[in-house]
Amino acid sequence: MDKRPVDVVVLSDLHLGTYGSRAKEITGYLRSIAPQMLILNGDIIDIWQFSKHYFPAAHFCVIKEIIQMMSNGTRVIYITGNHDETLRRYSGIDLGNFQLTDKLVIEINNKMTWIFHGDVFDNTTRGGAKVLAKLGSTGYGMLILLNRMINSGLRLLGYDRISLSKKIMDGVNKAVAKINDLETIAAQLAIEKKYDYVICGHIHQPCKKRVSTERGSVTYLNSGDWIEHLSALEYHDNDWHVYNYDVNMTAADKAADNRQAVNVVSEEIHFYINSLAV
Ligand SMILES: [Mn+2]
Repeated sequence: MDKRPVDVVVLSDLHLGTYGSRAKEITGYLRSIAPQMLILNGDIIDIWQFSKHYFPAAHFCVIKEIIQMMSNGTRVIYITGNHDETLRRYSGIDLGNFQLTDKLVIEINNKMTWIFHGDVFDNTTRGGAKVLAKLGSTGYGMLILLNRMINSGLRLLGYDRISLSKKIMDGVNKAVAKINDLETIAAQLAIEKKYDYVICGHIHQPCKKRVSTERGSVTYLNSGDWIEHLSALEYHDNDWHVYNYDVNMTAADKAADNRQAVNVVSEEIHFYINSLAV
């Protein structure tokens, strides 16, 4: 498969290490692109609800793919989020192609983009982020699991799938007058700081919109998440774009992954040892 050249890719909220994380789809996406820079904008590995007994091979595959990209020359910048805030004490790490930081400003074609996860405003935000925080990561994981069970039941009965978490989030967002204060606060601050773009994650709502106040305007973007939306932000052709992963690619990817499993049989090892001896 030819890899799509992209200048910069921003991914966030993969929540690796949790049941809801769509690791196979993430790997499928990573394999389809060849970015110069990959920005991981927080909540990548979910250390909050990390279980010592749950980190499937598919989740390791995502990490392997990222390391592969690094060795192929892609610069990887990991911005910490609240679910991986334990990494914040290591912020500033700068190892070859890999950097760890809490926030980032990049300049592309004389345009400044300000990137951070977004949890920094949690005590001042309402709506989605707050609900997620209240529900707790474990609660959210359970909700996703419950949702999957309901959906497999619905599929058997021939109905369309539903999204419980989306419903809950939408309901809450309708209830509060302001939809996602994070968007407003981030945009206002970015206007003050005279940035052209501001990018957040955290609230699991992929977005690109122009925000204007009397003091100026900015483009607010959100990379969404890889639990519900399977979305990313891509910079190409001199602008940022929201990318929505096509699940049909997963089918193709699955087909490619249907290779015969290699069974290491002891006789073969014995054979190799013998042939070495010769
Ligand atoms: Mn977060």
